Amino acid sequence: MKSQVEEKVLAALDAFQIEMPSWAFSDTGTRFGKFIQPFAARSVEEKFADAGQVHAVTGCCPTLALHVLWDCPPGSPTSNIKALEKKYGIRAGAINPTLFQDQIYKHGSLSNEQPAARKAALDHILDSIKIAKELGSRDISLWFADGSCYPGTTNIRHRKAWMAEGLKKSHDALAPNQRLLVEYKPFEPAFYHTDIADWGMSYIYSKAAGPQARVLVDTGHHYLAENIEQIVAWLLSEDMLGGFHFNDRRYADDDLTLGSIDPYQVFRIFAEIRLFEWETGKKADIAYMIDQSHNLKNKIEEMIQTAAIAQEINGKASLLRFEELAKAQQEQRLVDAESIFRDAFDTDVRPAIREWRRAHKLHEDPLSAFRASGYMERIGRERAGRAVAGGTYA
Ligand SMILES: [Mn+2]
Repeated sequence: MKSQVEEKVLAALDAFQIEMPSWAFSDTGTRFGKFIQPFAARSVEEKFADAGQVHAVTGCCPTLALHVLWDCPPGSPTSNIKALEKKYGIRAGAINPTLFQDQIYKHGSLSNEQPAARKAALDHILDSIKIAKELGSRDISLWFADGSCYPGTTNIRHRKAWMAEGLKKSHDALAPNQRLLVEYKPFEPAFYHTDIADWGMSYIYSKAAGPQARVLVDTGHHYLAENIEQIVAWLLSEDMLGGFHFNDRRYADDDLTLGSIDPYQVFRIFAEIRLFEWETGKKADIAYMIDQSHNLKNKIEEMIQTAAIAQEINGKASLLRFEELAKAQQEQRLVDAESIFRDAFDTDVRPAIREWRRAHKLHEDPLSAFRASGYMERIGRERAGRAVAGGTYA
């Protein structure tokens, strides 16, 4: 006989998948340098191989987000990616155009003053949409480094118009089932203004681009005191929440492991989603994605850890006693409402998650299963002795 907790958590986990970023498996760094892990993935095949290991032990990460220039540059046939999908049991997920590393983007991409840069950016997005169509990927995820570093050096309204124009043209190229996800970030690498600084700007651009554009919330892309779950609630109520890039942070866009600093923050986000679903009776159409940079931890292990944390916090949110909560809110019993909210967060769902894993023929402890698989030893042999140059910053 399953307990109510088990039933709810099992159902929540059955309905939950989270996407890995290909760039989390390759060497990444900080502004000050890159720390090389000798066995980090150096090719798109190695990224698929490592991602396949994560999905094999977690059972909840069947897709891999790709960054176009790093993983499937225009000109390289998408049949390569399709072969890797088949070989490693991982599907290509969101397609991320790479709009920030080429020299032409020094002063921005779609918002650049120079028409040649804007054209290069748009052409790259259109190529990326074509790649996504060939791979059957639904989402094109757009993050722009566009902005400026000094007051008075650019015309903010002109840049807004150029960005809107580029996004509209991008949207026009989508297939009917595709979506344009527009990410925002208040600073970095631009430190005076960014052209999509917050969710409101992303919302306005998305609305102007067309009906298939949605806002992408990267949890690290906010000022410290910002109420992210309120943004989530607003976007849900406007049917404008396209997806998440999950990570945690203490100071800025630190790209730390989800929930490592503030798991209650992650819970509050999931709680808003589950509350919305309970009230409306429909599943929120959200792409759950991870966007982290693992330059100190073992990359594959950290991805396994992240997937487990995401399952755990989503499982906790599924335990909210919605009727009781709504009643307490209506009757303005603040302490009761908050206690009901906290009860879900405070419940240990790990036994239920182990039960879910057993039911799906997975090892109860994915990290132990990975460590026992011998995979690290195998890639240690296979990938040893390669040149250490290369890798990507993300
Ligand atoms: Mn992101």
